[in-house]
Amino acid sequence: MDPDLRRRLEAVVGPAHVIDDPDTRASYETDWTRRFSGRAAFVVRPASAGEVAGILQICRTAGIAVVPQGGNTGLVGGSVPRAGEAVLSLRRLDAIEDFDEVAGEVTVGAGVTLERLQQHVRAAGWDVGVDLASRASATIGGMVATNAGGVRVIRFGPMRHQLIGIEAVLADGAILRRLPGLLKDNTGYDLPGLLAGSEGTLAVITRVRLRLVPLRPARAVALLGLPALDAALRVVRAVRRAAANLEAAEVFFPEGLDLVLRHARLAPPFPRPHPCYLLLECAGPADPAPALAAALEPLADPAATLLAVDRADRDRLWAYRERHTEAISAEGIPHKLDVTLPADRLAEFESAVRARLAALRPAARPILFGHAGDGNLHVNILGLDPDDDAADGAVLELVASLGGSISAEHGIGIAKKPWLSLTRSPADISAMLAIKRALDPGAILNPGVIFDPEPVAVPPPAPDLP
Ligand code: 2HG
Ligand code: ZN
Repeated sequence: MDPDLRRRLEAVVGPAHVIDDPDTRASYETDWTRRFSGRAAFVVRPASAGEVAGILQICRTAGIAVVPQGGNTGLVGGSVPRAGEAVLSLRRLDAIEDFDEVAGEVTVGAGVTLERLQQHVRAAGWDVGVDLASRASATIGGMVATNAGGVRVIRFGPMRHQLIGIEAVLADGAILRRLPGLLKDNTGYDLPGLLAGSEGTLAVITRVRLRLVPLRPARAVALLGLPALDAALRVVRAVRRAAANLEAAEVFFPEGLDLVLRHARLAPPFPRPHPCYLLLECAGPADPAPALAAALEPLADPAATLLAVDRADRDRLWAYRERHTEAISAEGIPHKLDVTLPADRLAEFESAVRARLAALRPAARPILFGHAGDGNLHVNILGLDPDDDAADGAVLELVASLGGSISAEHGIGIAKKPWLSLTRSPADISAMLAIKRALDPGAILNPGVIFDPEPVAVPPPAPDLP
């Protein structure tokens, strides 16, 4: 590493936080899927928005692109380097501040993990509207940057819907600060909303203000074995109407359950296998179990229905669904396609995608699971060469032909970039590129993610750099 560059970075973050030895760098260079990795020029670990600004000014002058990274739990290759970029790890921005226990709002550093925030706010009777299986590592900044969804979108929406204020550093080092933010604030463009889901390409998110939801400690979980996905969707529709407090409606199939049973060493939920499994969770201030059981009574076979109320029993049922990602990874390196379909095309998609993959790549092993309540299926495919993306293309084209989206919640990253135009129009893409060029003309923020903008010449930086 160039000694002058090192000296300037160290002046901003301190010597311990500029990392270029290969062993320490390694964990920042490969993402959770193990499918995407690249060499970083160095890793730098700021502890404040001011430090992020200093680093961006130095990198911009030196012509070094920057990949912002939180918990590195992304699944589309958007948070690891590709071609010698610097990794900007935000994990040291880990303060939880200004918790308003009356309004249910909190300001959170980008590096705070979801699990830590949940523990913090739950102690005061509040909860975070978004929840997901990687909660122990996923950071709030990364979750906002990717507009993470998770298992409660049907009730509370994705991360963007929780956001009421933001602090972020633009490519030129300017700090955009809309904190604390107000629940109602109609003064021009919604910049927090724009940065949510921008995947680190427009600014580096350093702090956010989130609205919280009331903690609902009374919960009931049902796991149903069903004959097919369309039967599961009928149950979801009926329960949604009957039990307004439905928080999750998750689906999986025997091929995924078998992997989970094997890798997590769990006992099967039912004495015999079923073609489709549906997990439902209702939550409320009062025990939701009686209403859930009553709603299921006319729809479900009692021999293929489990109901859990106690925490340990509920966790046991959730494990069959939540442990899919790790079980698939233990089996191999999957291609991951996180897609969403209109509700009335989801069942058709499920059978068509299996048929299309079997015809195109007979060795492919599709494992489908996801969020049945919002039309979002995770198509994981094992048995493919990491660079063979013909199957990815075929699945995504099918999604587009049925009116769906090629990314429901994981983002585009680099994994889906070739297919962006399948579900975004030329006008959409040129509007997005215009925003990218306006905010990051030198294309130093996460270049190559979402699309490949041509960098344009940027004016020389201000002389008073660190
Ligand atoms: C989930 O719903 C996550 O569990 C991960 O979005 C999905 O591993 C996947 O494909
Ligand atoms: Zn998901």
